[in-house]
Amino acid sequence: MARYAIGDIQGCYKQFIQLLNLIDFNPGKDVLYLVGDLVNRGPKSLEVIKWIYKNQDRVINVLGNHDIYLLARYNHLGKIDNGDTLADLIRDKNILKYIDWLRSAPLVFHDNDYIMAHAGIYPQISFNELLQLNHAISSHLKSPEYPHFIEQIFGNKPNVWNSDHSSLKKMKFALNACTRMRFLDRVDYSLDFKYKGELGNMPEHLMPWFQAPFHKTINKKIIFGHWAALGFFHEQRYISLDTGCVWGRKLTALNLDTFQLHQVAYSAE
Ligand SMILES: [Mn+2]
Repeated sequence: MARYAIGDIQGCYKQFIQLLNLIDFNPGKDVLYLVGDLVNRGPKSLEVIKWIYKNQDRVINVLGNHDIYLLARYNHLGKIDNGDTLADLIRDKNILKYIDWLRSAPLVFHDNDYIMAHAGIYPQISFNELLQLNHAISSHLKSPEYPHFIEQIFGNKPNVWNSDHSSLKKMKFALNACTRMRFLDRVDYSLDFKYKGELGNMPEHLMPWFQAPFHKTINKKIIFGHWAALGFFHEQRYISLDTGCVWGRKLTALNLDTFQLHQVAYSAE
């Protein structure tokens, strides 16, 4: 058995299949850890979801911002992004099956060695509290009233963490931290949604989330994606996997036991 963590696929079906061939994926034995953003922007979201749905017993996935966008878009909620590439997926006869499967995924997954969340783990929340919020959000997403919940939880505020916030505010913060976070303010560790560029050019008042001091209860290696400008990184505390396939760069898999790196380059259809 091998475990592979794979970065943001975003509808890049061709590269995803090439990557599975490259790692010689064995569906009887191997497990894929998918960091989320399975769909959107790329050309073949429907094919990606079909494959993953069919192989769901071999897949662990957490929700990314584009996956949440699909849930919203399907329910006609929020702003429509004219650049989205979800039309054929939403029209597919099995879309309800795919949506129901997707909304059963958590924001945070953890096992003995790793914690995985799409954008990362907010360093200042105790791991227990984060897991409680993850559980609460998951329960809402699994309930029949989930469209109403999505409507309530969208938005950039609060961007400052406070454990005395109401439960809804804490869920909003956790959703944004797990699916959209990149930089934090150096002083109050609030989430910054404006700057999305490279580390080298970041404004002075910001820092990447993984350089902030971690709560002592966060003590496993963190697997995340979302941040194409960051690219692949593997350090003691974290593994960064979004290598911007959908932007014409690469799709990345890392063997979680040997740490062997596997990548395929984007090429047009
Ligand atoms: Mn993302």
